[in-house]
Amino acid sequence: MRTQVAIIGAGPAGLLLSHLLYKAGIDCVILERRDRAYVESRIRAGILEQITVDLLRQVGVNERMDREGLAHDGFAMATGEETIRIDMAALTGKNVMVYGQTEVTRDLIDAAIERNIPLLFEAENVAVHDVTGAKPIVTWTRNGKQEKLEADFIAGCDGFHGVARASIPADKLSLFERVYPFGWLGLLADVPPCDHELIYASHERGFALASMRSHTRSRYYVQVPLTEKVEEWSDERFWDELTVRLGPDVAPRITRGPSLEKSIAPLRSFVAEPMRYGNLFLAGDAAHIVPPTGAKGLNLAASDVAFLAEGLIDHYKGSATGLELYSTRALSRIWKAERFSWWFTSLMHRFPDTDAFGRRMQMAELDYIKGSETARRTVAENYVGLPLR
Ligand code: FAS
Ligand code: PHB
Repeated sequence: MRTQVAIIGAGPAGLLLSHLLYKAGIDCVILERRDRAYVESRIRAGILEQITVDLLRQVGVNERMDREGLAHDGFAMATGEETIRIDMAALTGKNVMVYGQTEVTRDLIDAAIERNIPLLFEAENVAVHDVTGAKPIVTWTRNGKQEKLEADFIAGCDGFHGVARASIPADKLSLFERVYPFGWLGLLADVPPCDHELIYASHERGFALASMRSHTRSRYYVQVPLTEKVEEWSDERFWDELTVRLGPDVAPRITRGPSLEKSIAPLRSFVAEPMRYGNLFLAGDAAHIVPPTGAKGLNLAASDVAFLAEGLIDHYKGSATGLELYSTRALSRIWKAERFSWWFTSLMHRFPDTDAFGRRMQMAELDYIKGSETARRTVAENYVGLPLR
């Protein structure tokens, strides 16, 4: 087999890239380790920046998002004493779309199948070869049979634990990482949200987030120590803790119900530079991770592949510039999103080593944001997503 671009991974990065290439008439093949049901069942992100919404409209995979997605003009930051509303629409002229990553993935897979984009699930033992040569190769096994694909380029869209980044010699990469001393325990339930917008809460007992997937399905998170096990958290214990952390004003509006999903995700900031090695390009979580506080993970994956698709289209039109600049362009936006995600996480969470002075600094910053339109505009323009350039 041969193609122009071999894509490893059928998450948002790999799938969106395949549609951007399809629209440009560039052949690609997607190799996905898991089966379709597993990929479509993952519960992850919930917020789409305007850039991501625009990309999905650009590739014509937006019909259900535009019908079922919820446009949000603002969100709240609750401090226990007061609530600060960040009016994104008034402060930036932009908003965000509440539409789960699960739904985005399903829509992109449905469209890929409809468009006959080669999407191979259950591709095991994927490996890359000769990535610094003119004809890189991807091999894998499927139903016990060894398969091989020649390509001009390989896009490593296989997430943080994928094979692409691991295939780059260690001395060719610079890694930057911060691991946070806590995780997020998330719960999904078919109950109406407690508010019409998201609420990020900074409470003495820890962070909490009230989010949603629709008017009838809620997504909640509470910060937990890394030692916690999800089995130790009954639904009742979760609802009790969430109620305390969201505070007395919100508590009466919380509707409880049985969890559809409950899991603990660790938090880390991570970047691998550069995002290119020969004809292998990294995009999405394969190259970077952000703590979900800023709702940036999925959206960075989208902007990465927008830059990568632009470079690949340029290449097939005869110009190498886009691919040469890919890593620099993507990293410029990535590092600004890393900063915002790290800042928002540092502000809203309780760290084990935060002393009394550190807690006063958090409270003073929240008080400053409450009183300064300039500070609220800074929060808003980062949350809605900084421009691609
Ligand atoms: P993904 O990890 O989504 O996709 C990679 C794909 O590659 C997967 O389908 C995987 O099966 C496949 N793969 C891996 N190794 C392979 C191999 N060797 N061969 C073939 N295929 C392989 N972001 C937010 O903005 N908000 C959130 O609330 C949020 N919550 C999250 C919760 C969890 C538990 C996790 C893990 C992430 C969360 N994220 C969140 C971040 C998440 O949304 C990612 O940013 C997003 O999935 C990135 O998309 P991809 O880069 O496509 O990577
Ligand atoms: C979610 O709805 O899953 C979500 C929303 C905002 C975040 C993180 C997660 O910052």
